[in-house]
Amino acid sequence: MLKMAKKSFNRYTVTSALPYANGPVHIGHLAGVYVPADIYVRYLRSKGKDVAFICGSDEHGVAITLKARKEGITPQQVVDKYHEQIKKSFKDFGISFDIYHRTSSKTHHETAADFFKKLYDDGKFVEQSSKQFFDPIEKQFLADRYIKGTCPTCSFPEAYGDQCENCGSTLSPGELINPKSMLSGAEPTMEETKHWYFPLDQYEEWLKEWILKEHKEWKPNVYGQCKSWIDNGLKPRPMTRDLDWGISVPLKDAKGKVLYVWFDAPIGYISATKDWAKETGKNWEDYWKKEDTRLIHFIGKDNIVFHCIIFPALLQAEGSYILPDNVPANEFLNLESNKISTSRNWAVWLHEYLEEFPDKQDTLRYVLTANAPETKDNDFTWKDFQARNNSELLAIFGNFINRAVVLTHKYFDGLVPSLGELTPEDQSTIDALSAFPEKIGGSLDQFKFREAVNHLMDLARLGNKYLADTEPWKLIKTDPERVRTIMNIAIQISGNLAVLSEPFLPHTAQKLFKTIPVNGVKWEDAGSSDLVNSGAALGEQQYLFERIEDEQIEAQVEKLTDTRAKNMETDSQKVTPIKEEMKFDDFMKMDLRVGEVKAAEKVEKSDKLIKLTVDTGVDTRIIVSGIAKHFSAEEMVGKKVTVLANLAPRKIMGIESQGMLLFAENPDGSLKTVNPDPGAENGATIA
Ligand code: B3M
Ligand code: ZN
Repeated sequence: MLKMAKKSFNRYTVTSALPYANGPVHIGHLAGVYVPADIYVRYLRSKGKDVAFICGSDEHGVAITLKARKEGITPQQVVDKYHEQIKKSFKDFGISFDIYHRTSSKTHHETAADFFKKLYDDGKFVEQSSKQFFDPIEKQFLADRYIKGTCPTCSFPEAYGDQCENCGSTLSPGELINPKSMLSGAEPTMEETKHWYFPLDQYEEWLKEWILKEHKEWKPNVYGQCKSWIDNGLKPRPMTRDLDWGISVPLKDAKGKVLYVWFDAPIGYISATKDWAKETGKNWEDYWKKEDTRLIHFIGKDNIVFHCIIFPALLQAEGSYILPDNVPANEFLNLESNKISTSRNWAVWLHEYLEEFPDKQDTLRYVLTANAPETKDNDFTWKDFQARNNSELLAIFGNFINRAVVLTHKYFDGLVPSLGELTPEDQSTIDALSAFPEKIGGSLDQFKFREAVNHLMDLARLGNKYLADTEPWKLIKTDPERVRTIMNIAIQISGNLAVLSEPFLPHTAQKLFKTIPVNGVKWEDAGSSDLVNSGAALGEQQYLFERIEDEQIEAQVEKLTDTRAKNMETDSQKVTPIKEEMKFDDFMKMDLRVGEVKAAEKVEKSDKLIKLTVDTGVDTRIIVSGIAKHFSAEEMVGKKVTVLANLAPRKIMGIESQGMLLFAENPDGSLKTVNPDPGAENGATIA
């Protein structure tokens, strides 16, 4: 097979996911998306590349309208508030976007509507009417998130129409038991509504070719997720919604309909580029339509399908755009072993971090990079944060530069001494130094940020070792000439550290540039042992990092302990209230029986369902129950159970479930069987 020549790129468009403007940003966002994207872009800039680094707020969709309802303000007020807050957090952490745009902007509304219209005119959509949930009191269609009900899998009573937050299953509102509108509490009706579907199924073959064959180099987590989506078969997806917040569908017969947020949001990258280009006198089309532009999307793993499958297929359908060349998505970061959760306040918020650790942006950037969730979910712990600051940044990086600068000031009045004759030790240090730009850059080219930052620390280690081995502080009395050479080399290493650390630790690098005159040196010139001219004057010595004390860490851990206690308290208050009064006759409709589990097996492809064979005393039947998180199939066998025997059969994951088993659910969510006393026989009625 002919191998395609590797493309050469003259321009980069680097995007990072547009955060929903419905809350502040936390360490999970930074670690997963924004720090790696920023490192990559700063590296490209240092290599002199032409880059557009694009981001902005995602201001549409149900995420925003729900927040507005919760806070009792308008969606516009929600996005105005959080857009500014998020923008500031990113700036504070040195995330160097070329533009931080908004999807509520005029440019974006026009761009997204035009994009839709073009696809529509080209016949790329399929128009389809279907029955959708409708709130008969509020007289409006209900987004999946606006419907709550009991999860068919785990029986959690507060599951959303698109997902159960208790057991994690993906749902559609039709699967909910006892669905209720969150607007009025009414039981939703089904009404006919028309939408425009993008027939993803028609792009399946093309996607197989483009991703599975041509992009085998994508990260295994990304490639794997794409493969599983494609292998499972793609379905047409509606690109419009019945909602009153968003971009109006630009068609006559579409009153009250808006573009689906996942249709408009990725186009937000294009709109942002347009406004950036206008401000800077560039041509936006160069960054989106030229084959020699490399498009890269930085995202978290929950956004993979949208960036790797849906958006590229839309771009392909439109026809004039380039496609992403890589989508280096990360996995998730946990906090102290628990999933980060906004609603449970289990997070380290960026604005709060900066109040408690002022000027320590780079420490967080470093820790989140060294421990990035690149290949699997990872855990952030405050202990690790402290250890990496104290024993890596401070003890290795800071310590080396400090010694190099302080000794040069002390012995040579801060003027970089010249190089004399080289010993083999000097030479091997210089040789080792020269390999670093390529080592670090090579890792960055492959989006291996942890590896890259480790190489960077190795350069500081090299410097430390060199000073420890040569001991200039001992030689200064006996052989000052030799010390000139040693300090020159130490300063060269420091200068290189300044240049090569800039993408990772931009605030630290700025400080270093004031001390060591290497500002503006490009990546390609680094590695040189002649980076700083002899005779050049060093600036003042500055401390780059500070020790983080145990008390500071304890305070953070305590804060989380408090949060945990509060959450437990609210959980325990979640004792389900007594339901509405009912008639005796209604109760008598239920046929409750003592039964016994004869056999049980886990339902394939489900981590929640167990298929049970139950003897009801009257018959033996199959009942599917969402209890696998609480019981193993084996331990269920032989158990006496309470069976609701006259419940209409329901299909669950393709299996007909004939009835229901009753369980007691504790406030913490754990389940217990409801057992009759010994002596109750199978088939005994319960009333
Ligand atoms: N706002 C989802 C998220 O924050 C979404 C990303 C849009 S990127 C075009 O996870
Ligand atoms: Zn559930």
